Amino acid sequence: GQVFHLSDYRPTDFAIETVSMTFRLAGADTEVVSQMTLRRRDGVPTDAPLVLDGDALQLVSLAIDNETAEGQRYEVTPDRLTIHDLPADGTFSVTVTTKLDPAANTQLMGLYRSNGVYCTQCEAEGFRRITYFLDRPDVLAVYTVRIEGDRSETPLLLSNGNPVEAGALDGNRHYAVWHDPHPKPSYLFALVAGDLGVVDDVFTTASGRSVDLKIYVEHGKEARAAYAMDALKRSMKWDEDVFGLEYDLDIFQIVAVSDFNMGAMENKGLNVFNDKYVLADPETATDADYANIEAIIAHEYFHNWTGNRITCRDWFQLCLKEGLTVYRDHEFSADMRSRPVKRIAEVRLLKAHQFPEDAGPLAHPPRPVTYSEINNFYTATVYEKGSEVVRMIATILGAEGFRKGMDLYFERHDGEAATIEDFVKSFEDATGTDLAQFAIWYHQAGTPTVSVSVNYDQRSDSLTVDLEQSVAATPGESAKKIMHIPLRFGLLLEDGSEAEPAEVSGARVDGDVIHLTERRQSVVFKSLGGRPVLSLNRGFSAPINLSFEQSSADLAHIAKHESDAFARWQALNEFAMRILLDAAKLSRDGRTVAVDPDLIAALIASASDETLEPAFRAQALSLPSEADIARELGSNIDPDAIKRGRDAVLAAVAQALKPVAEKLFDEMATPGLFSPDAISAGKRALRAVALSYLSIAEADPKRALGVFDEADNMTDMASALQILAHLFPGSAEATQALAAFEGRFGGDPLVIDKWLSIQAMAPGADTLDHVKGLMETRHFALSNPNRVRALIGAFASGNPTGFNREDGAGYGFLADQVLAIDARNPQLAARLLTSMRSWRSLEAGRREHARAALSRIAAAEGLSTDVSDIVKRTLA
Ligand code: DPP
Ligand code: ZN
Repeated sequence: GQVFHLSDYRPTDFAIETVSMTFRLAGADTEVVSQMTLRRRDGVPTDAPLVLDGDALQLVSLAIDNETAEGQRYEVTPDRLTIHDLPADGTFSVTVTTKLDPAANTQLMGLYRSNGVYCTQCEAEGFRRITYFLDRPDVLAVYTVRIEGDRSETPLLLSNGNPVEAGALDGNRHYAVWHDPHPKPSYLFALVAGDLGVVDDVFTTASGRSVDLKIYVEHGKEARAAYAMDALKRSMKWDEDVFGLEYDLDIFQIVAVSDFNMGAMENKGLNVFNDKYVLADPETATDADYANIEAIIAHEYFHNWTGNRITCRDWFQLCLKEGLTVYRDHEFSADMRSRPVKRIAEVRLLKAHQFPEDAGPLAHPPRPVTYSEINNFYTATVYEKGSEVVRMIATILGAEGFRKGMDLYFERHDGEAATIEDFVKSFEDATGTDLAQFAIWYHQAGTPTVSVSVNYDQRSDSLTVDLEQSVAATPGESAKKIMHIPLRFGLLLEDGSEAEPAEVSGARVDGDVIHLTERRQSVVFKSLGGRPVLSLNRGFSAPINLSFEQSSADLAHIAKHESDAFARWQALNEFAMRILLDAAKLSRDGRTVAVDPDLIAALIASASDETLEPAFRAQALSLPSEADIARELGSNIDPDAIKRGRDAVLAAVAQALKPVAEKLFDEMATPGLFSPDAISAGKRALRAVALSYLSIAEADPKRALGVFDEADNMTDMASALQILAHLFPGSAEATQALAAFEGRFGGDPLVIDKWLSIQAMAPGADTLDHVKGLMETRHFALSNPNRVRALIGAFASGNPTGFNREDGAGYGFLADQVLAIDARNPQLAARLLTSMRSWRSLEAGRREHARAALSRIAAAEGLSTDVSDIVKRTLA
């Protein structure tokens, strides 16, 4: 396959200034007419041909300046249209007519049908599956779109921008015209046509303009869009308040569809969403669903400025829009909910998804310099690490400096396709800061490790902190550069108060940030008033691995006294991780696991500290997962030993925690009308953790079944069901609850996804056969991405002992599914396959089984570029 390099970038020979499209929607005979006005760019030779991208297209006709093009003037294949002998003056129009069958489009890229609704997905390269075009993000054009369709089948005809005109046509058909005044790249194009219900609202912008808001969902599901609408209005207000950014069209529309490869898509003025991230009510959505909906509605809305008004020059710059927009949605959620609890969730996610990516064969920098399939770069690194990099800019510059840089970025680049360099330069110029070394974060793969040692000298009352940074080699990058790592810190005295050293020397320290900018640096703090405990990387200010042999007593001290709640959780988590790592090793060697009573005491202290919000206490009590432990172990992983060790620790904690858990279980009940607010959600989360410990301590499923039976909301119901299915698999109670759930929600695929996932994640070797059985039920469809992710995805990524069965059957199963799915939806198949990325860290037996499964995929005929790219890199 072809490999693309950042260094090959050059602008197109031609600019496309306007696009006027007509869609004649007619099932398998759908026709698209696209008339582009083009201009040859300065300095381009007059004999330069126009080369347009296509993907599996069928050309019906071609005209240049409205005259049918003669056959010798162009060459056409399904993937390319090359036109010669263009007008010497360099301005002309090209009219391309193509024929499409949207229902046959199983890739869900381009124009396709979901439950009968016509919809589009064009990022990254889907527009070329609709018409021949310069399908790249630096070609910005003004679009006018006319849609014609059957009145009964498609009463709604939507596209980007503002509505211009609508009317009747012969034969029960009608049309609508949309005009988007903002020049945009083709990946932001959208069309939706179908029969959907609508929820209406209005938002008045800071400058007093009124914007119509519309969310379209399946008929009958309108009430389930209320929370999404509320989140949208809060997002619009927040972007005005925090970044001074107002919406810029008369109408903002969101459409929920049930077949969608991604979470959602930020098409200008017409966001298309996976219905999973729109629909919510207490009976069908968990608190986590509500939080995701809020975050994703915000994310796509925020793209209007960071992505749409300023877009990417090329796909190597993807994190210019994604990292920045994730940072913005994280800040939004932190403002809407609890900031420290939100930060804990972000860091858990970063460590669960991005750290393993960065430590494995698929590692790449947030701004890569080469790719062979761009679909495979919508990664945790581009999104989550990209966001962490922006967060570090804010840490280094402070809130005011950060805002100045953002303002300058909008001032300079509004209406343009920009680069990471443009972005960084805006912050440098706005604040007079040199970010050259900092920018290495964008260009270097791998998670840095910072090794720390401290030495307190009582005589001089001074603390010396020695820091050393390193980054392990990643594919294609062996020599690593020295980075600028901003480390927030605190110095906690024995009474819990914070030391204020009279003198600081060594590495640069600004307020509570140490700037590590050399391989090895020291900081000396003097006149502290006693030996302090160093709390380092507060708020996870840098996305690094910290290697710091702090005593358990110091960790417990931080967990008790830090003023930064995130740091308290981090210390507790680190303490627990040590115990869990020991437990994994002991149980691998067949030895008995003992649990440090200090850990149990620290957990009990956090659980019963009523000054801490319930959501935080729930996080504090949630021990690192089996996958977290595997990641920390790093090599020779035996998932069964990890689980045995962790179960032993959980059992000991559960026994000791019983009285506290009992109390929390009673106190954290949320009777009365369900509210999805963060405080109520925190209580439900804490009660669910308490229920889980109690169920372990009591070794009895009855309490969980009681919660399941009495639950009046999906959060309580799903957490009880999970406890039943995972702690008491095969019990009468688990069987009864699973059947009751299926009976009640069997007609609602989004809810049944939870039922599929819970079963797919039930630990142990038997789950594989159960997953295969579920694939045969009416609840599963290989054609629907949500179903595939809920069942096969959850099994492969969320069930360490089931997927990594000792006999390798889990890997063989995944290989079969990846190959079957690849034939219809390569993007989905490739994503599923990334669950194998850490195969080299397994113990030898499993590793060989994994290699065999990967090799079988690699050897298969007719692989998509998506799967072939992932499998090659994974095996390399
Ligand atoms: N651009 C989308 C998003 O992340 C994904 N295709 O918002
Ligand atoms: Zn995005």
